Amino acid sequence: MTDAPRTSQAAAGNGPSTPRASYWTVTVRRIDGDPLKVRRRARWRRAVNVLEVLLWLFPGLGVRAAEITVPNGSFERPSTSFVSVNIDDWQKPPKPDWYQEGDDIFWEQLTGLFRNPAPTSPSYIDNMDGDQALWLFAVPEVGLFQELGDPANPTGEAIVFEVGKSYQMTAGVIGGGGGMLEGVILELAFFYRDDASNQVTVAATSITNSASLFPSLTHFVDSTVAVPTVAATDLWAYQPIGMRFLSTVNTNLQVGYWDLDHVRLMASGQPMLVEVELENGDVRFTLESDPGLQFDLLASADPGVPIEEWARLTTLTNVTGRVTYSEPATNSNGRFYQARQLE
Ligand SMILES: [Ca+2]
Repeated sequence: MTDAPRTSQAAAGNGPSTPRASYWTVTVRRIDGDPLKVRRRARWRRAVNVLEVLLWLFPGLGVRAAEITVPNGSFERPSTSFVSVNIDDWQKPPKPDWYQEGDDIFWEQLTGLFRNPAPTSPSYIDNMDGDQALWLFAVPEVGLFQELGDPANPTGEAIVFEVGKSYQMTAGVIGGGGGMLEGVILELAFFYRDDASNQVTVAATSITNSASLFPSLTHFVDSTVAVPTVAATDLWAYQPIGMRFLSTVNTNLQVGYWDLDHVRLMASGQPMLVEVELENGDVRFTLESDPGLQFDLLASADPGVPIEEWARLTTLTNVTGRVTYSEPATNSNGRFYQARQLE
């Protein structure tokens, strides 16, 4: 998270600078007038984005994180008694033309699953999640990737980079295996696909092998890659989430292998007011946040007055992640709204 307050603007419009507060707030300004005038103004104002929707984010306060299931994120499938080059739910990049197979070493063998040996074995990994993990050779372009869909419905909609959310992928990593040299690099990345179906990196973390980072060949060390809060203008907004491990080693250092396990994906949501509308004499907007949160909805004719002077309209319980509020536009003139998250 960032270390300073910042203002984020929802898709519905642009906003001015605003007073700060020590909690999450979302505010929408409503225009004044009778219903007919509102409708007329609504068309015009939509055109110039005058309806303002603002979000203040204060790091460390009010942020909620939710885990997104990564299919076969612990490399437990298929179950194997020793090793398997088949890996459910993940894909391997195709063999590059430059790679010459031979000596009984094939491209598909450069990644695979292995079962943790017995605890009495010197190779036993003491913090493996489950019974299996992944090996990935330190050869250029060797990798593994997955694009997320609904695990309960593989033919359903993809899981996408949602606007207003940030994402963190964490994996257990062991470097140094098989005589790996110092300075060998593995990349953890998020990606989306462009119109030509190319993988485009959204965020990446490079892990550089060293004895200080990986003092043990039998103990995973967590590494994380993060996507900052997704904006509506980001090219990856609402694109399917892609996750990738990729060997980016130089050819002169290509020796050894990495072990990986326990891939975890977290999404941190920020409350947002979206879909602001003036229609049929009503002002209507939707609050998006992580499910289960409650907000006091406040209103004031003057957005600059202290929070204690704002009128409390209702409590919104966001059961599903989206809750819509509406009221007649004639309730008052020039009203501002603010949603304040309840702890
Ligand atoms: Ca595992």
